[in-house]
Amino acid sequence: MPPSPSRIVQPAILIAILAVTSANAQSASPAPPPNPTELRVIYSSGFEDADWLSDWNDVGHRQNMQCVDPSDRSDVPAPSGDGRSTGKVLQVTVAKDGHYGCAPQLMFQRHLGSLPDEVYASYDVCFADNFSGYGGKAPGWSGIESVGWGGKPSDGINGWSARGGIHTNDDGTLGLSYYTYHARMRGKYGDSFRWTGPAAAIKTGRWYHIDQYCKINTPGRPDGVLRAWVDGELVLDMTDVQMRNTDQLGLKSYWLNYYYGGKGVSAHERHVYLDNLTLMTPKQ
Ligand SMILES: [Ca+2]
Repeated sequence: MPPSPSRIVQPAILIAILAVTSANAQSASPAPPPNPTELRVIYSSGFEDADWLSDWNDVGHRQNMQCVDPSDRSDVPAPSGDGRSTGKVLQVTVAKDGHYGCAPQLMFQRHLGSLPDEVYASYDVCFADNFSGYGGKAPGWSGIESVGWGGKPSDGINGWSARGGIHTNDDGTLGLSYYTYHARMRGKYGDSFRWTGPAAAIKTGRWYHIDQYCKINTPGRPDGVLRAWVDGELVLDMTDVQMRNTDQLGLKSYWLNYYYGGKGVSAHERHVYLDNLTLMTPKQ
C-alpha cells in the first residue's frame, strides 16, 4: 500500500521545523549583562547614609527607607563576602496594612542635562522571609507625564512606565516582571512582562544581583527594548516594545518603587534590602 499523502508530507514539515529551530538558535545569542567599562555612571549609591536621598525626587515615605547595618538585623544575611554588598544597606519597609514602600525617582534630565535613549540599572537585593506572598510594584523605568501608571492607561502620547513587578509563584518563590503601561496596551491596567527561566525564581533570605536595561523606542515604532538579568542570567529580552508615539515623551527616570498591591494592603510588615545601586548610560 502506498504511503498516504500525510506520511509523504511529514518529513518536509519536519525539515522545515528543524530549519526554523536552527535559525532561532543562531539568532538567540543572549544579550550580555552591562559592562561598566563601556558605560557612563549617572548615579551610584551604596546607601551608607541618608544623604543618598538628596539626589532623588518624590522622596515621601522617608520612614520606610533606612540605611541599616545588616549585622544589626536578623532578617537579612551579612554581606556575602564576594565584594558585592558592603557596609550599610537600604532597608525598605512596607508597613502592616500599608501599600508603600517607597517611590523616589532619579530624574535623568537633572543628572545628565538631557534625556538619555538608553539606561542600565544595577543593584543587589535581598528579600526578607517576611516578604513572602508579596504582590505589587518594584523598581523600574518611568516616562510618566499626565498618566501611564496606576490604572490610568497610556495612549503613547500622555505617558508610559515600565516599573518592576513582583508576584508570588505557586511554589512560594517570588517572580519578577516589568509592569508596563505602553502605547499598545489594551486595558485599564499595565501589561506584566514576566521574567522567565530558573534564575528568575527568587528565594527569600539571600542576595541577588539584578541588572535592568531600557532603550526608548523610535516614536510610533515597536522597537523599544526591555531587558533584565538575575545573577548575570538573561531573564527577559524584549525588543519590540512601543512605549511612545511622540518624541514629547522620553525615558525620564528610574523609579525606585515598592508598593504592595493593587488594592489589597500588606497583612504584615515586610522588608526588602538593597545595596550598590548604579544607573549607567552608554558613553557618548
Ligand atoms: Ca552599602
